[in-house]
Amino acid sequence: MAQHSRPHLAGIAALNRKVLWLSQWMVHHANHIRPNVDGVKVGGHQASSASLATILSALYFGVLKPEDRVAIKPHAAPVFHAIQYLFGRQSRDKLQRFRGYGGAQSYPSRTKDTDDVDFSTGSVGLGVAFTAFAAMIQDYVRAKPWADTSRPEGRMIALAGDAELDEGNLYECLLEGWKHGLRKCWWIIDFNRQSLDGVVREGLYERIEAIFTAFGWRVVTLKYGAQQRRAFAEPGGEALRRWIDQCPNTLYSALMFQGGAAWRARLTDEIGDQGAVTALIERRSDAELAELMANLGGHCLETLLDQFGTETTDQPTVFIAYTVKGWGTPLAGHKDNHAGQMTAGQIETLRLAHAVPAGEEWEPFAGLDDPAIAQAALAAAPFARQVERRYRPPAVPGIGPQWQGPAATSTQAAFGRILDAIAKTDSELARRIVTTSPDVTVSTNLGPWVNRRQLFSRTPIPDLFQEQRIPSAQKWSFSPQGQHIELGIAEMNLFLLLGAAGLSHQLFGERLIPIGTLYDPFIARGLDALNYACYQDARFLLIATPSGVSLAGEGGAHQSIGTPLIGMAQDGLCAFEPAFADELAIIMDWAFDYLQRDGEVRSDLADWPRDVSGGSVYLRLSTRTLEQVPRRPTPELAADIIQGGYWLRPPTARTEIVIAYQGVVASEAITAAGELGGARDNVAVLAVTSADRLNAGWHASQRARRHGEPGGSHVESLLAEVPDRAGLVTVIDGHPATLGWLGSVRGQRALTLGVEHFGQTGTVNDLYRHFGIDADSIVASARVLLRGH
Ligand SMILES: Cc1ncc(C[n+]2csc(CCOP(=O)(O)OP(=O)(O)O)c2C)c(N)n1
Ligand SMILES: [Mg+2]
Repeated sequence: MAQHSRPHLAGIAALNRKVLWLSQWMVHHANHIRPNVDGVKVGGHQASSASLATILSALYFGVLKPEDRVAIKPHAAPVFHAIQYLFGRQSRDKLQRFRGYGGAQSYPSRTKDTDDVDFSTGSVGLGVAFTAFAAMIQDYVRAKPWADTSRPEGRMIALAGDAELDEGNLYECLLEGWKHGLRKCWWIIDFNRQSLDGVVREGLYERIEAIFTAFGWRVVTLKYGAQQRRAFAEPGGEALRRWIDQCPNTLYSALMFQGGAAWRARLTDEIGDQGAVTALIERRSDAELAELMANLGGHCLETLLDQFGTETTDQPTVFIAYTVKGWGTPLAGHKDNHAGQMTAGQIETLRLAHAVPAGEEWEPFAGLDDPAIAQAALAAAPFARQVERRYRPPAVPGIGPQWQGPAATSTQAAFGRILDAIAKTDSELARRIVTTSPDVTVSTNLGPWVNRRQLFSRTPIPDLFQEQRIPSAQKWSFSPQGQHIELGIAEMNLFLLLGAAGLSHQLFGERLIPIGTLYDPFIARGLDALNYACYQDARFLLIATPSGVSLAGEGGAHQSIGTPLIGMAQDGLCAFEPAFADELAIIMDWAFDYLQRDGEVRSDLADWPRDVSGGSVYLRLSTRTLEQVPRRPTPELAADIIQGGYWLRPPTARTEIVIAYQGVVASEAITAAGELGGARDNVAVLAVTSADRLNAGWHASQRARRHGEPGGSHVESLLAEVPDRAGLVTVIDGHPATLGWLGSVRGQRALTLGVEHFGQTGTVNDLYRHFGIDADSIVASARVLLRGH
C-alpha cells in the first residue's frame, strides 16, 4: 500500500473536517438562519452529506485528476459545494444562498451551478449509470482517427448511495457495459445501510458483490478503517472483528446513534471475557470507543487514499465503502435521519467541537490547529491544477438539406435515405455523426447508414453472415472505426447514452452529432432519462418512429398519443413532426446546427425559445406513405418550416375555415380542404411542422409584450392573414391539445381533432374514422363552424 507523508495525510484530514463542518453549516444556515419568507421547507441532507464527506475529501484532495469526471450522490451536494469552496471555485455568497434563488443548487447541476459540476444528479440511479455511458463515449471518441488523443484519459466516477442500487436502470446499464467492454469506470457505494425510509435489508452486501462480479466488475470492499484494523491486531481484536461482521445493520446504526457508553455496554455484554477483549474495550474511553466503531473504511482517509490512490486497472470497479449516515454528527445512525436536521443546540455543540469561533462559521480554515498544512494539501491536490475541464470545440459545419426522393414516401423512409445520402459524403458531419438504437436499428430505417458506416466496438468483430456469403440486407461488422452503437432493448440506456454522447464536446473536447432512434410510444419508457439528458443540456437528435395510430396494424400497445405534448413540454428538446420528406431534410439540416449552438442564455430570458442557446431535437416520424408536394422549397419556405409552420394553401379575404394539421394527417387535411372549398376558395390549410416552436415563439412574444417590448411571433404573423370571422379546425394523429391552443392566438373559434384513447388494430382508414381524424370528420367539423356563422 502507498505511504502517505504524515503532513499530507494531516492536511487532507484537516480539509475533511472543514468539509464536514461547512456542509452541515450550509444546510443549517439555509433552514434555520436565513429568513424563511414563504414557510415552505428549504431542506437539505445533513446525514447523507456527513456519510460521504470523507470519501469525497479523499477523492478531491488526494486522488482525482482534472481529466476525471464525477457524478456526486445528489443529496451530498453540500459536501461537493464545500469542497469547491475550499478550492476557491465556489463563492461564499452562493453557499449562503444554498437552495435559494441564484444560490448553490440543491443537487449538483452542470447547467445551474457555477462550480465545475461534471454530471448533474438528482433522480437517483441515473447519474450513476451515466458515468458508464460517458466511459463508453470516451472510448468511442478516442478510437477515431480525428480525435485528439493527447489529452489524458479520465476515469468516470460515480458516488452512489446504497439505496440507489434499487433503481433498475443500473442493472440495464450493467448489462450494456458488459457487452461494450466497459472500462475506466468506478462506482463508489456509500454503504451506510440506510435509505430514505429506514435501514436496508440484511444480506445486501452479498447481493451486490454477486451481481457486480457476474457482470465482470471488480468488487473492492472498504469495510474497516485503519484504526479498526490496528485494534483487530491487538489481543482480543479478532473477537471484536467477528462481532462487527455479525452485527445486524439496524443494531450497528442504533449503537452508532447512542454513542460510546452504549457501545461499551453492548460489547462488554456480548464479547466481554474478563481477559483480552475486555482489556481492549477498557483501554478506551467512551469517546475513543465510539470513534473506533465509527472508523469504518469509508471514514478512514488513510484507507481510502491507499486504495483509490493505487488503482491501476482499467477494469470497471465497484468500491463498497462502509459508512455511517450522519457520521461525526449527533444524527449518526438514527434510522429517521435522512431529512433530519440538527437542532440549534446540536449545531452549536458541533461548532464547539470543531473549534470554529462564533461569527467565523463560513471561514474556510477557521478552527484548524494548523491551517498551513490544510492549505498545502489543497495546493498539492492534483485536481487543483488549473486546466480546462469543460471544452468548447468548434462546431461541425452542415452540408445542406439532402433530399431527392420518390414522389411518394413516408417520413421514416425519407429519414433512412437522408442519412444514407449523408453517409455517402466525405464530410466532417458524416464523420462526427454517431447513431444508436435500442434494438430497433433496422425497423427505424437506420440500416442503410449502418451498412455504410458500420458498428462500433473497441475490438473488431467480423460479420459472419457476410464472410459465409449468406445473403442479408444488413452487412454489419464491428470495429473501432464503426459509427453505430448498437444497444439492447432498454430505452433508459438509449437516453443515457445519447446524454453522454451529447456532452462529448464538453466532456472530452470532441464534437459528436448523436442520432438515436426508437419507436415513438417507447419514449415514455425512458422519459426520466430523456429529461435528465436535457437537464444536463446534452445535445442529440431523437428520431421517434413509427408514431400515432398511423402505424395501424401494430395496434394499441405501440400507438403513441401524448408524445407531441411531451415534445412541447420537455425543456431543452425542440419537437417537429414533418409531413413531407423535403421538410424533414430541411429540419435535419437545421437540427445539425441547432444541436451545436451554445450562445449565452440571456439573464433577461430573451432567448425563451432557445434559438441562441440551442438544444436537442425530437422528430416524430411515420411509416405511412404520402404523396409528396411537387416543389422546390424556397429559402422563405425553409425558414417557415423551421419556425414551425407555413401556408400550404394560403388564406384570402374569402377564407372562412382554416384547417391546421401537424404531421401525417396532411393528406386528410388536403382532401377535406378540396371537398369543402371547391371553387369557393374559402378554405386555407396551415401546415404545422412544429407546434412546439410555434407555441414557444408565441409565449416568447407574450413575455416580450409584458416587458414593454414589441413582441411578434411566427404564428401571430401567419394567422394575421386570416379574416377574423374564420374558424379553425385542427387535426393531428396525437393528442388534440397539441394544436388546440391555436384558437387562442387571435381568439378564433376552433374545433380540435386528435386521438384521446388507446387504439386498436385496423387499417389507417379504419382508425382515422374511429378517432375522427379522417377527411370526413374534418369536413364535418368545418361545417359545424360554418353553420355557426
Ligand atoms: C428517482 C428518485 N426517487 C426518489 C428520490 C428521493 N430520494 C432521495 S434520496 C433517497 C434515498 C437515499 O438513500 P441512499 O441512496 O442510500 O443515500 P443515503 O442518503 O443513505 O446516503 C430517495 C428515495 C430521488 N431523489 N430520486
Ligand atoms: Mg444509504
